[in-house]
Amino acid sequence: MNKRWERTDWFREARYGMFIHWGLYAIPARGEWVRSVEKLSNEEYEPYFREFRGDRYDPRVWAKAAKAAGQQYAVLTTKHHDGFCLFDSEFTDYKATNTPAQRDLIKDYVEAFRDEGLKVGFYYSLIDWHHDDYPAYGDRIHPMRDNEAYKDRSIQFERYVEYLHAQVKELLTNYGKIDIMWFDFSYDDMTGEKWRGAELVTMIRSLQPDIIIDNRLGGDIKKSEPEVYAGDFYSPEQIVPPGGIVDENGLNVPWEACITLNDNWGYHAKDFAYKSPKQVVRALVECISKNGNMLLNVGPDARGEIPVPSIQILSSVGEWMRRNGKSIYGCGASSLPKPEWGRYTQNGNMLYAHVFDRGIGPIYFQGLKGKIKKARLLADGSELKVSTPWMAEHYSDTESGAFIHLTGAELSDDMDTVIALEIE
Ligand code: H79
Repeated sequence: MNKRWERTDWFREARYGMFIHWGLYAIPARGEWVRSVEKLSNEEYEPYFREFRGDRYDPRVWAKAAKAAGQQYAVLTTKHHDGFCLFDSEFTDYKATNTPAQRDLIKDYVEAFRDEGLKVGFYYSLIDWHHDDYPAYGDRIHPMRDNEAYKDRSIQFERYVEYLHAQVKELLTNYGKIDIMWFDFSYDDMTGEKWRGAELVTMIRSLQPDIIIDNRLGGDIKKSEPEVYAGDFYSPEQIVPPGGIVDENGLNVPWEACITLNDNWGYHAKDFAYKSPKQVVRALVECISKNGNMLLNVGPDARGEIPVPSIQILSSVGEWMRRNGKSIYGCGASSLPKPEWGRYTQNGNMLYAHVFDRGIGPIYFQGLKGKIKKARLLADGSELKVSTPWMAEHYSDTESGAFIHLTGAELSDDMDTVIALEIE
């Protein structure tokens, strides 16, 4: 077993986490990219810094919401692309302690989530639109990308990299054990050694030997000898990779799809394009059925509250998880082909049939004839009979399969009805 596989053991077991995007951008409430999209200068963005209070910030409430949703870990933005730090960094004044919030928001977050028994992760943006030594003019995503005044400004990028290393060191020194370091993101030639990636990761692992790191520092996690900075897990964004992720030797690569609840990561006051609890449950099942995790995002508002629609979705999904979590935690892909009515997840000899589309008749299990030792409705533990329908012998491709009939009541949960099958 390689190191990456060992380190991600808890992570692959946990399967479902909460992503939290919170920062100054919650005030304009037009998404976390607002500075870049609207090309706001430091001066134009400054009022949000002077105003940021987060008077309803109580990470214990967030942690309880995550816990109730069935999530096992969380990742919070310690600094997003706008450069604002939620932690009390020695190396900048652009931090929460200098806003009306006057507190180290990260410290409270770590404590609150730990107390709920959840694993704790830090998101840290490699991109920084506030730092003077980050390339601005001509950089395709910087707010000042075509501002003439920035054209001849000389920068010393090396100083930015020093800052990045120093802050990561702070984050992994001052807050106890941290489980995930989530960098975002490399692009164009801003990748790998441009961040002094190998040195950075070596430092991280010396401070936090068990920490797991995403793959966004650069490199290629799918190579058999990946770069030092290539990370422990792959991080697809807003997509569930159709065929999962395997490396060049055909071995599974741990991965985690990060997914928004609406169409923004940071709080957006007018974005009501929320996914339904059913869509979220099915997306989660889709991830597990392909050996991945799901990191589901919430974007707390300027005052620090997770928006009501998000809380409602989390809580419905949580209700489903409470009854059906066994088909998620510790589960992965089944070697059986994808069934017509839904998805399989599997944990050892327990096969979980996620019935998304029951059709009108019995559920058909290709290849499982005589192999089902027990079938139970996962939600309530009730017995389900394996039985061969009348005239089944006349139908094509039914010789090797088993049938389970579900009654109307057994299908009352239309998010995803799970049948737990003990198989040989
Ligand atoms: O933190 C979240 C995003 O802000 C960040 N990664 C996740 C976890 C991210 N940064 N960049 N991207 C994702 C992809 C780039 C999206 C963009 Fe756009 C397309 C940037 C500019 C065009 C979306 C649309 C954001 C602004 C306009």
